[in-house]
Amino acid sequence: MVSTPQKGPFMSAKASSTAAATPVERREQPAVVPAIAHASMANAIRALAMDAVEQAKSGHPGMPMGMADVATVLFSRFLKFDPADPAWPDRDRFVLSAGHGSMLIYALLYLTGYEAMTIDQIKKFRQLGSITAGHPEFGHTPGVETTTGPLGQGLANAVGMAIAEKHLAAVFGDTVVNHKTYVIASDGDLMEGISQEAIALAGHLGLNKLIVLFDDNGISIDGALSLADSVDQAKRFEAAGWTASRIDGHDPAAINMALEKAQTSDRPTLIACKTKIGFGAPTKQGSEKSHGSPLGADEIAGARKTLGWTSAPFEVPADILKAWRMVGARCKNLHADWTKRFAALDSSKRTEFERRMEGELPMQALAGAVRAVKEKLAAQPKEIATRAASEFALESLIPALPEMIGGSADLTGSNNTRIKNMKVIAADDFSGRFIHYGVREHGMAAAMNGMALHGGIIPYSGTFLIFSDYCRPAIRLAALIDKRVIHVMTHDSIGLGEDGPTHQPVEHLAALRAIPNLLVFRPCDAVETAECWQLALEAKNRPSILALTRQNLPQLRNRLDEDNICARGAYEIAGPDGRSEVSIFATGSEVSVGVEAAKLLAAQGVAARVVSVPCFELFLEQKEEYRLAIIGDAKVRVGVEAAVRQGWDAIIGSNGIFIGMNSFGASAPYKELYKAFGITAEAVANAALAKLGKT
Ligand SMILES: Cc1ncc(C[n+]2csc(CCOP(=O)(O)OP(=O)(O)O)c2C)c(N)n1
Repeated sequence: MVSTPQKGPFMSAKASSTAAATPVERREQPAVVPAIAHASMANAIRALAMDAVEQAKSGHPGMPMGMADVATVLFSRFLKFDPADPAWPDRDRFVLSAGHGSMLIYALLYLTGYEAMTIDQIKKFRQLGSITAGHPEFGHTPGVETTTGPLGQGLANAVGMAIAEKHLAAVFGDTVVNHKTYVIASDGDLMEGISQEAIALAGHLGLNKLIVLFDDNGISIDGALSLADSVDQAKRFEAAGWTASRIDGHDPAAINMALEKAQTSDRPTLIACKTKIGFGAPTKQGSEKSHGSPLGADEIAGARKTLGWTSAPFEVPADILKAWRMVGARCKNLHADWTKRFAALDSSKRTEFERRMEGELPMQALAGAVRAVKEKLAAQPKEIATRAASEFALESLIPALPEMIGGSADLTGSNNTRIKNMKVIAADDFSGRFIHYGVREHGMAAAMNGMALHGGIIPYSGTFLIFSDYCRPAIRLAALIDKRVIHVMTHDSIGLGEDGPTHQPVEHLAALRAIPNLLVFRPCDAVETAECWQLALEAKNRPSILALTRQNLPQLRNRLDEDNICARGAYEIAGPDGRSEVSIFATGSEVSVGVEAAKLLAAQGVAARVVSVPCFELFLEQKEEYRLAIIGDAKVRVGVEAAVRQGWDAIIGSNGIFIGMNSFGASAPYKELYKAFGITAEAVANAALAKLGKT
């Protein structure tokens, strides 16, 4: 269908004539012009936002009131969505990056008829057990695409969603994958550094189906934006390869025109919408006073008067609600057409698409790939770095799992995340499987979350473990929203050597282990690396870190184990037949240190066992019986890890010995560093002997 903007109740004569002069093709979206005036529909959002925040005595009314016009035009004319099926794979994605304005999306979900979003939920805004949390959370509220509270994240998530759309369209065809990603972003989103990484990547990749509506209200918490910022955002986005325009964000015709133009852009689009925060509030409009606190009874009464809204709190007049529900039903036909097109797909393609969108793994292929790696390693053990072991595993995994999309933040050769012949994703061809993210760790991690949220993709990436600090906010969110993203983080200790203490992680393993729902793997050899990859891939609802070495490690597991021995998080990798006086627990590169220490102890007549702990989290989740058996009853427990002690007491107890780091590292060849910092087999053995009183 070809349509031009229609003259409807919300269009001014001036705007409609401009629209008619520049007709824009719009094939997908039926032009539904509600019989109710635009202003009334937008005011319904404003009223719900004011009332809910007032009732909760907490929240942010200003942004929803300011962006109500923009949101009304977007939802009623452009956004492809179906409240009856919030998971429709080909829906447009809508990301409220300025998540503090959560009442905007909650109001929209209620008004357009998402079943779960009742008026009672709106009344329970920000209360325990409601689906109307302070910030919109993925997995908490049907219809919410992502968690966006920390400013800038949503925008960067949206970049990942737009990449996912392009890749899946290249793989499955645009008859079934053809949607846009819309974002509402605020001054705060655009001031955050992550926004630069995100917009640069989007511009570079030419993500033309990404459309950002910038709430250009010139206000943040401290007051006027001019206190802290004077960036020309339109120019900034243009410099990054976007198309940008400035409009009056309270003029529905202008909003309509700008969105219309964005539909056929060959670049990502920024629409800077000049708005008044708290629109309609008599004394607080245009002021930071409406940003983040209830307006108060008098101000709300004044706003109702200004807006001409006479309904009681939480009441939306039937005709206005009906018009909004029509908006909610607008894409039913599009959805039905899509269902038909999908049903007409070749059945194997359809099954594969469903499998990938549901995040189900090809279990047989995965098991086969891991087994192939383990068979090769049993036949011909490898003394290699675990980063190289990871590449070795990827050589089998990537052909077996087409949903894996790799990448690196400009450390591809060091992270070993790109196997031979792996095609790169580029602006003119999205069928590849590898992304050069550039030196943008934070943007990378957030884009990966967006890909995982979109569905159909398991993103994995690479950087140095030290730079997990640069990804941490996004890793935390992946954990919070139960998303499977896999970070390969190499150069995981002083073992990286000469690059020195700026690059040597010391506290990072502990800091990452502190994030709930995150799996931190630190495999000790090539076999464990393959097993940890398998576990990370199988963890459907959790992100994972694979902490890998730069330096070579001996292969400690030389026989072929059918089972994934790492699955229980810790296991005895070496030990005498009988009782042990000493238990040595270690991870990654320090497991072989522990094994050597056990040999030294044996030579002194002291029986010692060695436990490899590739994943604390999985171990601590095991049944008590298993945990106690693995921890054992040896008199002396020693933990060995080239990192800080924090977290280790759960395994070695507060009276256990810890051999690790309690300072930053240094710059030198790694073997010298291990000696200098006392992380050696001799040090482990001597400490154990001393504790046994045998020195
Ligand atoms: C990373 C991050 N830092 C700080 C905050 C706290 N915060 C919430 S909104 C906001 C700024 C508000 O300004 P703006 O983004 O322009 O939103 P508006 O006032 O227009 O609603 C801040 C600092 C946050 N949510 N995320």
